[in-house]
Amino acid sequence: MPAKANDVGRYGMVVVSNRLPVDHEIGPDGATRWKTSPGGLVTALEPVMRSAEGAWVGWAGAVDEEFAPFENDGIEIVPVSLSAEEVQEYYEGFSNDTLWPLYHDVIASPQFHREWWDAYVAVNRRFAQAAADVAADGAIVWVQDYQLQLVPQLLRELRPDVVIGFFNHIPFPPYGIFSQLPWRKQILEGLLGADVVGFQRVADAGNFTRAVRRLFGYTTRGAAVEVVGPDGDIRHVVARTFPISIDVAGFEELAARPEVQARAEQIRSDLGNPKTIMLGVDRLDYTKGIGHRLKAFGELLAEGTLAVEDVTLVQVASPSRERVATYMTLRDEIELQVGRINGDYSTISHTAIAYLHHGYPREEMAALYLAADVMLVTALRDGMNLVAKEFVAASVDEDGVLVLSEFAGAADELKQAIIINPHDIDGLKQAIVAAIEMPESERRRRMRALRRKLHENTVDHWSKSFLDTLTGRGAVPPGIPET
Ligand code: GDG
Repeated sequence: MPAKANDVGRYGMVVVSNRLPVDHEIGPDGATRWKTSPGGLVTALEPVMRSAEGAWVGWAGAVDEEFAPFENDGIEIVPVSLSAEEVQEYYEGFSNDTLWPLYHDVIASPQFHREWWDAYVAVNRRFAQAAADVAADGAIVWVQDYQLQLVPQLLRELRPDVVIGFFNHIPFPPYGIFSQLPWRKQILEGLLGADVVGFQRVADAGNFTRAVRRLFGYTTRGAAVEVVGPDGDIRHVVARTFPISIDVAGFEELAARPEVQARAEQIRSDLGNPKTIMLGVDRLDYTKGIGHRLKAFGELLAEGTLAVEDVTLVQVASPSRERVATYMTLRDEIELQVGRINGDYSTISHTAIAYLHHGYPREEMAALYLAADVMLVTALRDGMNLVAKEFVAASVDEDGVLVLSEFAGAADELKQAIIINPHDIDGLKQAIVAAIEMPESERRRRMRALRRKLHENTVDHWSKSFLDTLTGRGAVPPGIPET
């Protein structure tokens, strides 16, 4: 039942994401505390959220806890609660062990369990209801990511008056892979409840519209999908690319701080002032191609093309999804590989790989980017990869080389990087050597071009162009009638 005019919520702009922009913590006194997690999404949406009386619906990260909505820094926080079983089935299960591997080219095998699907439906319903409860009449509701693909349709049923956007942060797979999903039609129906469905790459939007044509026979014209309703009425859904970015100015400001610059110098000297520092920064995830990178580096050391006295690889592998079995196995594999390479090639004074299974504060991340000469992004499949963009933003001295996988969305924009296929180990090795040996003039020319490109599309551009399309203020995509 649609809500009646007098019992709608009061928020004109509602963001719905799996996690809230604040983390729940228990203080030493046992009392609840909230800590803001300053992600790119929050930074991008903060100004719009404040001016439009925004509410953010999401999970607080705590199990079996009910929290009342509260205001944080001008944004209404609306916590959705999850039970321990739901965290296991909806989040670790269906989101991270079914959809995540399926949407990333089945690099790991997706697990299909009907009870996980049931939990996914139930939790998506709860998120949709929470959004329906707080959205004002005609509000804009922007749903984020693969954990919540059913929310657009469920919300439309509850609140046909609101304008609904959905952004998929991860790739959308080709039909041959997507069609393996037993609930493929329900997922598409869920997404088609939105007015605008956004993707990282043109290829992702194409995969989505192809799946819609194959499974529903709907006509698509350019970015417009003609969704046919039960009475034969047609509703237009826009499906197109909105490549996400980072808070470029914020990152530049961080990298320019004297204490961050001093810390970068300190890192270099702590590593023994090698000629070249190579850096990898990833969540410890099988999509990131960490093993491929280590293999290439290990072979270069084995052949004597590189020597530990000259080159150090710093690999930050931040802990991720540690209760999912595939991630536990991955950690064992990577740590075995690191141990072997270090055992074989490190000396008392020079370690081949500085491997760090930690999460770091943003300042330390910026110092690491600054300290690095060569950044290695070797993802096997990645929606965008913000790390590549952060390295470019942090390179305020216009020096540094980015080695970037063609399978990361960032490769569509950052074309002046050394673009690699991480499966081609010989090609990757050549790219690493080329990066290390690149003359300064070429490094600077490429980095200046990368920085220009990055400035053309910051996270503010991303959110503005998505919201403008959603509210009809953006350029009319091909195929959408202008009336
Ligand atoms: C998904 C998509 C898409 C990492 N370790 C630490 C830390 N990080 C930060 C990085 C970066 C972010 O986490 C990771 O973003 P990525 O884009 O690289 O990758 P995913 O986490 O897989 O993100 C991806 C993204 O969504 C956005 O749409 O680009 O394709 O998979 O910002 O710096 N930050 C801190 N400490 C760490 O140890 N502070």
